[in-house]
Amino acid sequence: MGGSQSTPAYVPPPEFDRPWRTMPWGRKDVLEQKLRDLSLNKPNVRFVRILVVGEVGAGKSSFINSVNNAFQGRITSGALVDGIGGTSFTKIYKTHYIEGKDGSPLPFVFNDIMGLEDKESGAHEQDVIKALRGFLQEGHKFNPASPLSPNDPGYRSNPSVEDQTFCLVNIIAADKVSLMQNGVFEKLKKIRQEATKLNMPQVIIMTRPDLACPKVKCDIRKIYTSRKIKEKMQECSNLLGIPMNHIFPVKNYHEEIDAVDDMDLLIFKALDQIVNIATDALKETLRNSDYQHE
Ligand SMILES: Nc1nc2c(ncn2[C@@H]2O[C@H](COP(=O)(O)OP(=O)(O)OP(=O)(O)O)[C@@H](O)[C@H]2O)c(=O)[nH]1
Ligand SMILES: [Mg+2]
Repeated sequence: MGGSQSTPAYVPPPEFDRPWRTMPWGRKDVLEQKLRDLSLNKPNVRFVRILVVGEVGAGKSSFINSVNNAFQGRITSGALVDGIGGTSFTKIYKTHYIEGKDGSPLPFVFNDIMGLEDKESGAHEQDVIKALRGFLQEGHKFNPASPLSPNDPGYRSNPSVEDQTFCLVNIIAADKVSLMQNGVFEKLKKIRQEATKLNMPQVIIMTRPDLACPKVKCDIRKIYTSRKIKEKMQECSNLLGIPMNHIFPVKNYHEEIDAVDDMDLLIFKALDQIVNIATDALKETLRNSDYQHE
């Protein structure tokens, strides 16, 4: 007796024998083309708007860049990304367009916002709620201390359909989901409740899967055989009350210097779902407004 007790080494849970969600690995072109061919077919609406929200450092800006990288086949940096961490790096409300092959923008756009933080820091949840309804002007600078009011210059009082959000994308980092502070969770919940009132579809993009599971770090194709990733997705689902079929793990571009087909495939798969439900919501809104004008 008397030997020193060492901490047992971390043993990752065993993988599933088969992927629990199928992915057409090696065939990203089909999904890419489908997304490139999307047309809204609405004369007065050029774009369907997608809003990304989440905790500071969750990977919101990286996700927007990753989507753009996947379409451009190279590394882009339209949404600046933090290399240090701490308080929110993104401070301005900005629309990100994705250029199609002929140089014109694709019919879906992303809005990046300042990250949410505990207590009085980070984006004010009332400002995010205003963004859902299109009340934030392009270039609005977030002020954590006081939300925008209708008399402020950054307030848009008459938003068009294009200014409104049609899909709320919650970005959650797989390696940080268990550490989310209560204040951030409460803000996310309020934003989600408001989106639900507006009949707005909601999904979760779970970023940084490589930091939650070493097997996925080595091989991204293990994403749907990794038990750890499924556990983390379930955690996200329980936290926000969003069903598993609206949760997509995505590895963002962060250290790569070239495009990677398997990363792009996960991005396109998530985006296909986002764009489908966003365009459905847009059409529903247009139908209701036609009905009201009849
Ligand atoms: N390993 C890894 N790192 C990632 C991934 N996604 C984002 N990151 C890193 O996470 C950090 C935060 O990413 P950002 O995109 O700046 O996060 P954000 O949500 O926009 O943050 P704020 O604007 O500060 O609220 C950066 O250092 C990224 O490189 C990922 O999938 N894997
Ligand atoms: Mg950012």
